[in-house]
Amino acid sequence: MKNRYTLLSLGIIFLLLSMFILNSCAKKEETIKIGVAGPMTGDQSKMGMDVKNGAELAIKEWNQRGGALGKKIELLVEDDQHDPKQAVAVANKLVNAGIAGVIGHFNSSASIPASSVYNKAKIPMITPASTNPQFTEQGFTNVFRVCGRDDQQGLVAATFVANILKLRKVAVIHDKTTYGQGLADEFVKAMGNKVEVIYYSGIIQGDKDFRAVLTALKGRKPQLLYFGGIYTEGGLLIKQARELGLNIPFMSGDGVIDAKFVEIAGPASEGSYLTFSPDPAHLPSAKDFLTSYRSNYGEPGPYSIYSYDAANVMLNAITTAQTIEGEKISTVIHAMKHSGALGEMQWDKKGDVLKSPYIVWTTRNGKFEEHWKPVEAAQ
Ligand code: ABU
Repeated sequence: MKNRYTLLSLGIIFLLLSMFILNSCAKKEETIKIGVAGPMTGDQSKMGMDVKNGAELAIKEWNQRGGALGKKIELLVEDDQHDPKQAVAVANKLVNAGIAGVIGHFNSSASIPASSVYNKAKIPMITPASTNPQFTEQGFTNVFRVCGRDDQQGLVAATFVANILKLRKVAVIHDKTTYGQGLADEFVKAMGNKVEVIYYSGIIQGDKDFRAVLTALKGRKPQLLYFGGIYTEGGLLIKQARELGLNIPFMSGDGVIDAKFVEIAGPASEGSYLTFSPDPAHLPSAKDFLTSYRSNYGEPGPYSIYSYDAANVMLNAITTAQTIEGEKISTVIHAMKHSGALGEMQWDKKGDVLKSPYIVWTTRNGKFEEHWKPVEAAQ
């Protein structure tokens, strides 16, 4: 009799323990995990944090409305240090953590290698900022971007130099990265034989002294200096160019259009030409985002709004698909028409947005302002 009671008690304890373990496991799955990855520390952390903040704000708003599929949404933030190997490590970590999708990475040199990891795991990936064409040219059905491509912004820069500034001899410097060199090459390609590239050279990311390369190019008497790279090196380049008496226009792309560029270059940043999308301050659809972002984080960076829209695209797709199954989410994104802070967005088979209007900005009194719009962007 006593043995029977002991057995019964043991059985009840086992049952309760099993229920406790099952309940804990179920609790672990109670959130939908979304990854965000970019350079969260180091010299490009300003842009990494902009991207983190944009995704975080979108998720906060979704959670305030009750989450998605009846679950709260959890943001997993990873730092890839804009390093291709670290990007792959971070992608594996996010996949193993069970993310439903990833917002990122920021750098093309991180997004492209990381995309193979997410592709193998069939996890949808939306980069807010990686503009190198190769990202969406790999034949992957799980990769998307909400920004444009460097063949598009390179063409706008080349048109501006050749047809608006009417210059005929330029110098081109790039930072040897997938993005920086890729953009510089798209700019050169788009100029064709209308403009002569009389100096072309790569610098090393992280270097601080570019006087040797600037002295060499000054001797060739170019009419403009084009730079493919990020604000860190871009700011130093133009500052040192002016110190050396190289007083020609400076032009670059979306990797430079950040308050950090002005901070690094100081007055030397004045009159720079930078390609990027039009000012979201003119978009009625961006009004709520701008108010909310400013009250949570301060002034948005160029890619904060892109990251916010990317996170909303992902969560809308999860809600439409009614699942966190990656392939189904990607299928929904390919077919969806998203109304976001940046306006209407749709994607082609490759995962590129159907519309990505680039314009030329300039720096005036330490601020960026719209300067020139090609006809198609002005419509
Ligand atoms: N598009 C600007 C910087 C990010 C990238 O590497 O593409």
